[in-house]
Amino acid sequence: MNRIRLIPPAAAVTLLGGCSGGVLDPAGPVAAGERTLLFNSLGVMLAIVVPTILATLAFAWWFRAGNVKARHLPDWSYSGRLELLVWSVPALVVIFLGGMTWIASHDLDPAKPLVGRAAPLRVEVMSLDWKWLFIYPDLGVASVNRLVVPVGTPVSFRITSATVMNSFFVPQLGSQIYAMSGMTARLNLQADRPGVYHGLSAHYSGKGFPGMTFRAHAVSPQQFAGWLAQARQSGRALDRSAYLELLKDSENVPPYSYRAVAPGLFDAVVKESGTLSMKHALDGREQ
Ligand SMILES: [Cu+2]
Repeated sequence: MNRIRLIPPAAAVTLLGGCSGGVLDPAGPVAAGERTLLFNSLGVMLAIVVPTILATLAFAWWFRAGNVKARHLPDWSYSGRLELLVWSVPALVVIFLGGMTWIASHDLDPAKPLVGRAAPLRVEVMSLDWKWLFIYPDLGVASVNRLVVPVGTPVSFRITSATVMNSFFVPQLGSQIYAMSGMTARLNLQADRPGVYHGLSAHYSGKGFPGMTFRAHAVSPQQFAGWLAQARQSGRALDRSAYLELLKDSENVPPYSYRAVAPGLFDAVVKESGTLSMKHALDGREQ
């Protein structure tokens, strides 16, 4: 647990505040973009909803039985101008909303690499029963139920599941994306301010699901280097046998790290549709 001490106590206060935040308290460009789209869409929709409600009340009041000044038109049936108004305004709103969403969807495409000051950090994410495994392929370490990333650095995730379908989601960083067996999903996120963000599976995956949460620590590059150095010295290596150990069901797993990772583990798991064949791995018939 000493790795936790990387985060200074002063920062911890802000960090804990961050825990309560969700999608409305973005900590990175993707989440911020998503909140902007959410608010803009809300604004555009309110621009038609509010006047409609007000007009309804005004009409009901003006055409009340007691108002002799209101013109009574029992035979009225058609008005071209009115038709134009009631069809064109909603049509324009739908076109506008659609356009806004179209542009934002392409801007915030999960697979689109983020342009940052630093080169992207690659992280391989694997959902297991019932924990999250984060592999840092370029750094040679891995971590369970704790994601540590440097602030201001784009993070390029490859996501899969070694078991049933899950959904990788750190609300304050942005887009949730499915983790599926035999498939690789891509996601690019970045944290702009240091903090500890709540991460979860946004998709029910069995009895250990409630405990399948993790903390995403966004730390300074120095703290990241410190964490990395510590991770490289502690824990065991994530080789085949350690992986088979990890593959077993477990619930509410406290975070820990692996000092080394077998190269290509993520791809092997994807290729073997989620789970490395127990039998093959155990009797050594695997290549
Ligand atoms: Cu679903």
